[in-house]
Amino acid sequence: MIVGLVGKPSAGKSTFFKAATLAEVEIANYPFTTIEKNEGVAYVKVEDVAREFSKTSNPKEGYVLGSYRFVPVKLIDVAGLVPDAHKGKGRGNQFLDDLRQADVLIHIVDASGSLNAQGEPIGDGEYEPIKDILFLETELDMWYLEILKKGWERFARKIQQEQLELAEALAKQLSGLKVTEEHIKEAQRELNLYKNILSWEEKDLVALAINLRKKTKPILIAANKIDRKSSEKNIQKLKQENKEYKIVPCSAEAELALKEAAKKEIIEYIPGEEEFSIRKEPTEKQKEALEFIKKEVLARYKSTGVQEVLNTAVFNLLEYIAVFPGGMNKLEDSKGNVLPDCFLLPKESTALDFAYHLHTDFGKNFIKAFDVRTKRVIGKEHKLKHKDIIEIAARK
Ligand SMILES: Nc1nc2c(ncn2[C@@H]2O[C@H](COP(=O)(O)OP(=O)(O)OP(=O)(O)O)[C@@H](O)[C@H]2O)c(=O)[nH]1
Ligand SMILES: [Mg+2]
Repeated sequence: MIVGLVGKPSAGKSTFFKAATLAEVEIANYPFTTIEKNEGVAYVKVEDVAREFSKTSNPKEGYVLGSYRFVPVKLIDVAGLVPDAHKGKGRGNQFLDDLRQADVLIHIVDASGSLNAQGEPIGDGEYEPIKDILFLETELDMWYLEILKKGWERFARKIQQEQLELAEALAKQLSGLKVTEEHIKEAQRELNLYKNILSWEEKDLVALAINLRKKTKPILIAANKIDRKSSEKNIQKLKQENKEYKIVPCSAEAELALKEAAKKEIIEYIPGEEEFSIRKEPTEKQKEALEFIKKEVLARYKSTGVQEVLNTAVFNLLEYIAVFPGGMNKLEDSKGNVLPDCFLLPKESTALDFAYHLHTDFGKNFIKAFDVRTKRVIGKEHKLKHKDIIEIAARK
């Protein structure tokens, strides 16, 4: 699972990245602080299902905190995107190629409205965040369009001459963007795009680019900087004006402060929670910062929102599910680790998909599977649910 961060300069992408991964990255209040991409590991949060069996899991990857299990996902932070990036403004849109393999994008928006479209500081609330949502979507679509148009005429002639199947050939061409044959067939149905490929016009390519971008790079809006007063009104407005997107308020800066305080053992904090507790006496300055976060962020929004942004992107927008391999007789592996693995799978994944995910041999030699909770036998085609614990029985 790969999650990409996008947004205009200074919206807080690198701050969000650092809060989620605790990697050392550059953060500053001038545009284009980030030039080279940052890659790191962030986590989505699920209940620790081992607790149902009065145990605590021992993840091979990720970690357990309290009654939660944090499951790794890859996070990528890139340079800021500005209007007309596809025409070369700002740092252009070439760097978006770093996000080709992303499954979902989080658009970090400055909800406080204190940056212009180029990411330069202006007065609080002077900019309408809705404008960012619109321009950013256009830039992503243009990115797809440019990739699609590159060598199009030659491609179209080849399809025609060699009588190739369009969906198959195009999917091969766009597989770097995670476009599949099924996506293209669906797009053709939705756009009624079945005419001879040599007669496709610009508008057909535009429609196809937009359609495929939406399918393969869905966007979640992270309305960042909720610690600033002007954000509240803007977020209400955003939600009213925009029914198409899921919008999750957050404060990357508050989350970063809490994570760092927890790392220094000043506080005890479980990401995504409404509260933290003091472990050792903070300095006056730390105390002030913590109180500010408590009052202005946690009390108002019930969390800093960063964890919720990640969880919403993976579990609500993409509708992925977390599935645990486990035995009917015991949850431990041969080394005694409780539920060491957890896999994130696309929605509608079946028991057979899961078997293949574990090992090709399990898939090939699949006999049946068991739902470890209910102790029931399940078949190949059985669709798995979020948090299922499954044992696969396969021929040796
Ligand atoms: N108040 C507030 N400030 C924030 C928040 N998140 C980021 N900032 C500030 O916004 C400024 C820009 O943050 P960055 O994380 O560097 O922004 P970016 O989107 O990575 O910017 P570029 O790399 O230039 O594209 C810094 O001064 C951050 O401290 C937040 O949640 N609240
Ligand atoms: Mg940055």
